[in-house]
Amino acid sequence: METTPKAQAVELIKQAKTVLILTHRDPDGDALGSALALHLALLKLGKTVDTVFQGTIGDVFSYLPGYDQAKTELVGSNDLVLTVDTRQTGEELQLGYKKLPDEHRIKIIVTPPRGSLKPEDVTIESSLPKYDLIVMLDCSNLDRIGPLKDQFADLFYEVPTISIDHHADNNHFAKVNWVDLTATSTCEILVSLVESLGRDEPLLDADIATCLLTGLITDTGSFQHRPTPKSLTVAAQLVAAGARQQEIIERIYRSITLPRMRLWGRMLAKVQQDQKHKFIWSTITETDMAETGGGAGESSGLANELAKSVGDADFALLLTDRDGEVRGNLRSINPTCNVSEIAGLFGGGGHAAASGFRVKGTIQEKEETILNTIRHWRVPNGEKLPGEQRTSSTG
Ligand SMILES: [Mn+2]
Repeated sequence: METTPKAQAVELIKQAKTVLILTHRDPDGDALGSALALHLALLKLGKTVDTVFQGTIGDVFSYLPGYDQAKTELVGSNDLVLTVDTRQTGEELQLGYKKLPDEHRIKIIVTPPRGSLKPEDVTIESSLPKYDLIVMLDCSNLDRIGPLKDQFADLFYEVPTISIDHHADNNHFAKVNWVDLTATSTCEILVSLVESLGRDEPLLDADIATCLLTGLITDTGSFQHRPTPKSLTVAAQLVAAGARQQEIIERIYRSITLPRMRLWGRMLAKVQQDQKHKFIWSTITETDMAETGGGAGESSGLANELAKSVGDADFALLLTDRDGEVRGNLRSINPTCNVSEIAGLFGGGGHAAASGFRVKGTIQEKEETILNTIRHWRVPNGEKLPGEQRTSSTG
């Protein structure tokens, strides 16, 4: 019988002693919740765990159990490693060093038992962080991991990797790929992982359940976007396990910081509607961010607010710019509108109900091009609508 990805993942995790947990950059509630739930579960199993979050994290999530234990960068160990090719010299090397105090230098001398070593026989590198397993959550491809992927590229080749995800565009980049497209969230999949890991001693407690319910709630917009019967059953199970549902709702949906409120106001003041192509859009510029006094995390989730506000539109688009990039956040309003197709026009992706993309440049430079590309896509035959100018360039 062929082993399922789930069985393989469970086996790898059980055997591992030191585990690195990663998720996509700018993690959302599902990414944070699934990573911290697994972090807490693995600690209970006596493993050494590092969880690293990269990019912007909304302050609203600071209530998550384990939040303070997560890191924002991955450090290699202190060692510098010299690798010597001993094929011509034999392996009984002698190591010595000579101090040059006036120059504040130390020379390391490597003497081979026979022949001589040439500079090309020696390579020097920083040592990689030491893990025996990497688990990547809520990521559809390795690029979603962010800068770590390039910073420690070898790590992803040398260490076994598991990907657990629910995105339709997952490209099976890991050694073991547990991808369940029917799951509403990665947290929903993790409930079954935590159960399997806890066969001998149940792991699911109120803290882990609170992390997992957070992902279920945020990825379904508190069960507003097409919840499946399974997701509702799993949510009930988490509440029974002590998940603090009221705290989650309170923190995510009922509290707002002053900078966020100001930013929200700016976004709403700039909402525009394209009646012909049935969508609404707004923008949040770097200047808006700076003037309202919020961090970059304040803009996360505002696309959901935008999608709430209007009936006669198929989808909502929020453009934000920072660090030389325009980020587009798409939310479907009409359930038949698959916004991941729109994100795909710009090399992005995501889900039918919520997706995103990034384009180099600023809103001022790119807004018209982005809008026109979308308008063109909305009229697939290319027939020109009266009084409209269109272009198909994507910038
Ligand atoms: Mn997710």
